[in-house]
Amino acid sequence: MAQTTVPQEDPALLAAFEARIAAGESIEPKDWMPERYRKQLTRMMAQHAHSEIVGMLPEGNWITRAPSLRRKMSLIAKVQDEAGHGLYIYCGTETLGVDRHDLFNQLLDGSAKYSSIFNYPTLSWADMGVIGWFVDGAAIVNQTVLAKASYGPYARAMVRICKEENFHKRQGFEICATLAKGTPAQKEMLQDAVNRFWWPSLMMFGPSDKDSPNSAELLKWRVKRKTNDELRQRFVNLTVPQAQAIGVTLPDPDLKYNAETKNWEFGEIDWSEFWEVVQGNGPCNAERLAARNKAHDDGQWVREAALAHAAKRSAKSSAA
Ligand code: BYC
Repeated sequence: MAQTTVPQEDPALLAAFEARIAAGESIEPKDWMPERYRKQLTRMMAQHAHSEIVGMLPEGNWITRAPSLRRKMSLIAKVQDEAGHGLYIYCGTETLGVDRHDLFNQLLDGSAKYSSIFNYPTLSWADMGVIGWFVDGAAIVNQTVLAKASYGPYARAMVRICKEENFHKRQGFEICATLAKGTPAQKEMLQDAVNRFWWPSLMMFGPSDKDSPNSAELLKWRVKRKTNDELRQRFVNLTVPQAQAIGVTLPDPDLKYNAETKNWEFGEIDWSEFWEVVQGNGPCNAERLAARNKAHDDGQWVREAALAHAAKRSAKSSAA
């Protein structure tokens, strides 16, 4: 895609760009933008797209073992939606002038980041409920705000994606609510899934504000509209009453309501665990990467067939 060749360091251009952002205007692909803005968006959107694609793996693992046809159908639909979100956001990155194949390669060779949450194993059916409830719930909190991001293609992608994430969250919460009313073994399975996914879900929002190197720039340019800690707190405030409603215990002895701030205060996150997972040393990082590479290799013949078919069609139409 054509990119502007105007030098980015031109202070007048930068001032005009920042004035547009301050006025709440949307920045579109052909508009001038500072190279740092383009880089930051490419980084964040690519990580987001990768997260959607890798995010299919922990749940895909349970499709064949869903406990009923209804559950199987909704899980297949959810996983398929995630593939769609990934492709949609990769398209968004291409409006910034990158080639999605370069991004795929970075995911496959392990040099790209994707959300830490997908490096945890899914050990029981209850994990499918808890992922929908917590992980999609966290994604909605994060992405509802990103739907007001200054970059038009990303913001618009978020509007559509959030609508689908809402279905995902509801189906997850419904699984949890059903298990919570079930046999003692089902309740125990649910509580175990909640115990394992609660803290990693809080980590999805990224490092605390004081340790977040990208936040200042992203907030200045209104890509992010809220900080990591603000969104994390919002997620906790929304989720605690939901846990109370279905009678599960969140695994945090320090969780308490502060009537003055109207926030549910929570305990210290284990940041060493977070950074270990982000750096590739989580429980399933190697497994996820291997599964993604295998899927890519197994799909080689499909890509070749599609290209051969396209070449044949274009030869036919130019001969006509
Ligand atoms: N996991 O300066 P910071 C989904 C990295 S998918 C891994 O605060 P930023 C869903 C960060 O990239 C969920 N890495 O970064 C899919 C940065 O590294 P680099 C994904 C993380 O960008 C299927 C470094 O740590 N959602 O919703 O200001 C099923 C410093 O962090 C994580 C998105 O991607 C993490 N959790 O803020 C269900 C949404 N956190 O690049 C659901 C879009 C941080 O400097 N992204 N890092 O080497 C965002 O909103 C922001 O990028 C983040 C991080 C809040 C994630």
